[in-house]
Amino acid sequence: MLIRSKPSNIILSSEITPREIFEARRQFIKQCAVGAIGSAGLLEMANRSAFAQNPGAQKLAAATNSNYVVIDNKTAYKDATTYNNYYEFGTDKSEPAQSAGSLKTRPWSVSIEGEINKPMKLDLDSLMKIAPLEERIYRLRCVEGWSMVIPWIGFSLSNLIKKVEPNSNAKYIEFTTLADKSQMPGLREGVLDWPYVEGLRMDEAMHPLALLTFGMYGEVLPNQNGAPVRMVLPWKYGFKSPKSIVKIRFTNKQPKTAWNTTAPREYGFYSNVNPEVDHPRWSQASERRIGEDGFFTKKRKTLMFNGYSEVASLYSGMDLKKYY
Ligand SMILES: Nc1nc2c(c(=O)[nH]1)N[C@H]1C(S)=C(S)[C@@H](COP(=O)(O)O)O[C@H]1N2
Ligand SMILES: [Mo]
Repeated sequence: MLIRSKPSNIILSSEITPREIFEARRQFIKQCAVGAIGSAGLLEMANRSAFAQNPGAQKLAAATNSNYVVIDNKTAYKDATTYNNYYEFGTDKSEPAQSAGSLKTRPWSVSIEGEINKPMKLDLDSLMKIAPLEERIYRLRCVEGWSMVIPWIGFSLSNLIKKVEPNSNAKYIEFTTLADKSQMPGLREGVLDWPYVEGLRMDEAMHPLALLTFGMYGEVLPNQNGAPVRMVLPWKYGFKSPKSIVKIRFTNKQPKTAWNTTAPREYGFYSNVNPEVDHPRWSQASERRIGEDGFFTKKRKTLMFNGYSEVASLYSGMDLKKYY
């Protein structure tokens, strides 16, 4: 985020014709030619080409929770999985998709420690069984000025918090993510003080919107999107949603987070999406929705809390210009 992108890094996703889309199109033309499909079939084909999934990925089934579905069009799977921020695998948007294949996501366990009555180390399967998985369609707004709409799969983090029984000293929660040089080529670059650490105040972490996430688009998370487990906090800038979590620690003091430590003036602890508080180097008033980047496409207005106004009560009485 600190890095200004070189012009050569900027690839409009509209310039890319992924193989899946190309092949779906070819199939589509073939079927049109023989007149084998009606209008429902046409729609289905169009959908399939736009959201073509990774044929090798493991499916992850979950019913959609209609309380958490934004009406915006979903971002195409191809865009959501090839335009990523995951600096452990490089700082170019296309690098994580190219190099995150080296991430070993099983066996995986998450250690839960600190100010709780029941510290535990959970392997991935046990962690996933804590609560029923559900699909939620959330907006994600990056501090860099772009956004996506992604069907995530997971459950509210509050389910895990209740299970480990925080004690009265537990005021904050700290997430530590994997930092393994043998799997993550980006760690050789000193962009951040690794590991990537993020944090929340306990009431933020308990908010039902805070999603402990294992999948997206009906599949397990692709490595570049933070496999096997990450957070998604849709009312905060994207960097508050750590990927590939290995440790969750309950603390009495506000955790030292990676971006806040690196550039405190630019990235606050709270980092709620706020169109009225500019980044020191750019405005946050509007955003580019990935997939809508035609030359004449207008940018979207950024909404307070990214449109998730139900979190406002968490911050009542706080000056959000000071606590950015
Ligand atoms: N471990 C880790 N988590 C991370 C990042 C990162 O570099 N490392 N980047 C963050 C940023 S800046 C954003 S915008 C989101 C991007 O998530 P996505 O690639 O799934 O869209 O992940 C966040 N989580
Ligand atoms: Mo971001």
